[in-house]
Amino acid sequence: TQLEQALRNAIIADTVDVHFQPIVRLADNRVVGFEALARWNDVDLGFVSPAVFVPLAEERGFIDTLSETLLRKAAEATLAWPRELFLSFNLSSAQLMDPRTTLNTLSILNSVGFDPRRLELEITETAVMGCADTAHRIFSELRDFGIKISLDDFGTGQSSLGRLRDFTFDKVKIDRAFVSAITTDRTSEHIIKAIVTMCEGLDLEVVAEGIETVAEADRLRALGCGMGQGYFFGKPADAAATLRYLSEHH
Ligand code: G
Ligand code: G
Ligand code: MN
Ligand code: NA
Repeated sequence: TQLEQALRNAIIADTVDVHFQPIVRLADNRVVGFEALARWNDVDLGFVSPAVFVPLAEERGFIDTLSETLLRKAAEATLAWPRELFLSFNLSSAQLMDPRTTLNTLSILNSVGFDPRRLELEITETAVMGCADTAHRIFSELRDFGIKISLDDFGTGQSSLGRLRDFTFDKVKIDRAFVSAITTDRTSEHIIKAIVTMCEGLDLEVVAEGIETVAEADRLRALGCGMGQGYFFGKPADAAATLRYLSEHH
């Protein structure tokens, strides 16, 4: 298709970019890391969402190439950051079924000079379901090198609690569907409260996604949620804007 060809060309021309969104510690709103998010603004097609082109690359079998380019760019950008922050990077389901993922990831980090202990890989529940055996092995290989695994979009996939029992995660990211309802809907507040308590017991870190208002941030902090992410703290921004952001935020 035209879209597929344009994406292939963009990868070759190295015009798929990576942006960064801050993740803060809610206790003091200090930035502790950034999530890398792919951005593609094509000359002909305009802005294409990663929600469109990531699945396309998966389907057509070149998600590994795309993802390696993005991880390299993201890791290189962190070299200019003024202090040691973690980098959170989204892994697609196809990469969880590919036994080469561990070695590919580590060799990129090594060539850039990025400490694997600063990397977190975000995985959705749906992706883990796809191929449990390979995913299990890849998880433990990655964790042996100090890479952390986050369960992304928590609460919206299927059988969330079973995933937590069967796999070893380091962090849970509460889906923004719960977060955006927290100040208006008691049910969402109770669900978040329960997730936070459960994660304490399981020794998992918690990030609330999609925080857009000070009221949401305050409520999540009061509920004991450790970390937050969302437009309230900062929108995804390119590498240069991220450096400016870091110079303005302690
Ligand atoms: O940034 P935005 O909300 O438009 O992202 C849409 C979706 O694309 C999100 O689910 C996000 O996790 C996913 N996404 C963004 N960048 C990447 C990436 O580099 N790799 C993978 N696998 N998914 C990504
Ligand atoms: O699936 P994942 O959680 O990786 O997707 C992250 C996506 O959420 C990114 O594409 C990012 O642009 C988007 N996002 C981040 N913060 C906010 C927010 O505060 N509000 C909304 N509506 N979207 C957000
Ligand atoms: Mn994510
Ligand atoms: Na998410």
